[in-house]
Amino acid sequence: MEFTLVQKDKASKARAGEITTDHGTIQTPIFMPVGTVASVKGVHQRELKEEIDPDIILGNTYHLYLRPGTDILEKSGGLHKFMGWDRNILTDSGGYQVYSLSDNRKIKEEGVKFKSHIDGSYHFFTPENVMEIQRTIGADVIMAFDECTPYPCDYNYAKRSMHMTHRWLDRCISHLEKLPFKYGYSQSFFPIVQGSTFKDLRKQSAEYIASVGAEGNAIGGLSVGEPAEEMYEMAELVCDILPEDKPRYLMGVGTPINILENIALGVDMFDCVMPTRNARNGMLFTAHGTINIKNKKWEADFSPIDEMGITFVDTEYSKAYLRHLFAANEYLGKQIATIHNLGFYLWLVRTARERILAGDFLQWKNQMVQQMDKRL
Ligand code: PRF
Repeated sequence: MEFTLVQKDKASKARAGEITTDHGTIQTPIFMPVGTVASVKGVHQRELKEEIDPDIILGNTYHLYLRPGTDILEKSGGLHKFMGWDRNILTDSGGYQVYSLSDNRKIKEEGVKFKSHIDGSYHFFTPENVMEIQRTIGADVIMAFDECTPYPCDYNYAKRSMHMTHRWLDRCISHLEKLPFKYGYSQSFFPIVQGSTFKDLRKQSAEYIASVGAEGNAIGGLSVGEPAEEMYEMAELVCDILPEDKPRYLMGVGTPINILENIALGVDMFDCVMPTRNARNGMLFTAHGTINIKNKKWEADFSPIDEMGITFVDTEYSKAYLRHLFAANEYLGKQIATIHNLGFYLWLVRTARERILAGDFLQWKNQMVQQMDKRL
């Protein structure tokens, strides 16, 4: 992987960059649509590519390991071939999914025992087998196995957990050295900063993560219920420590406003289920605020879904039609809303990049944040 810092914003800490891997170039800042089980829910790969056009999408180790399983993925020649996606893929390690299982898992130094949400069977993840699984899935970027702490989190728990995440990182790295790439292209490994919302722990974790000299670095443990101001404070502290010449990925973030604020603090990569999941519940993101399309208010509003939207659905269909599809519980409603939301998220990060390059990012960001903070 190559990362080129193309431009640094003068008025903020925002950056425009370019990541190049064996599956192409990723212009940063980037938002990665989430394709948990080898599918970005509700969108064909062709629509994804032609209408939304992300340079990279995300998959999940936990889900892909349970279904279809590593045997099938290996036989198919890796996730890219399996799902018909020839651009970049990043896989999360399962550290977060296992955290989300709260009552159905046990975390120990050796690893995590968890109960499958599909059939109740028991499984064990360790830093070592998670690296093996991610080699077999074959994403371009693979993540360290970490523990994502809840919020709020007791200081001593957060401290012990952070140190364990660091020890797990050492185990990931030494095991990866023994595992060759499987499919003829390379994989980059990103470690993850933890430390909950404690400044001293975040600083210590960022320093440790920076010291391993990985090709990119991630920030975990945020957007788990803490106030946005606390998330920004932690992200800024960590970005100031992580190396400037490597991409920085803030995991699981967030709203359009969260994304712009974190770009201003020096984050380059984002992923979140919000645009896809909320779309399926009828929530649309736009440059002028959010819309609940199920609302009676839109019943006879024949204006386009989003006049400024970049995808065909934005101008081909009306709000009234989309509202009707939701009222009738038609699949198509969820599909249209998903294409709209992902198109908006990708427009947002691409425009942020253009503004960084043009030199007026901060002004634009402040205006957008104000504008988007509304319910229409
Ligand atoms: N760790 C991992 N994946 C994640 C997170 C984390 O802390 C988060 C936190 N918001 C999202 N996804 N491995």
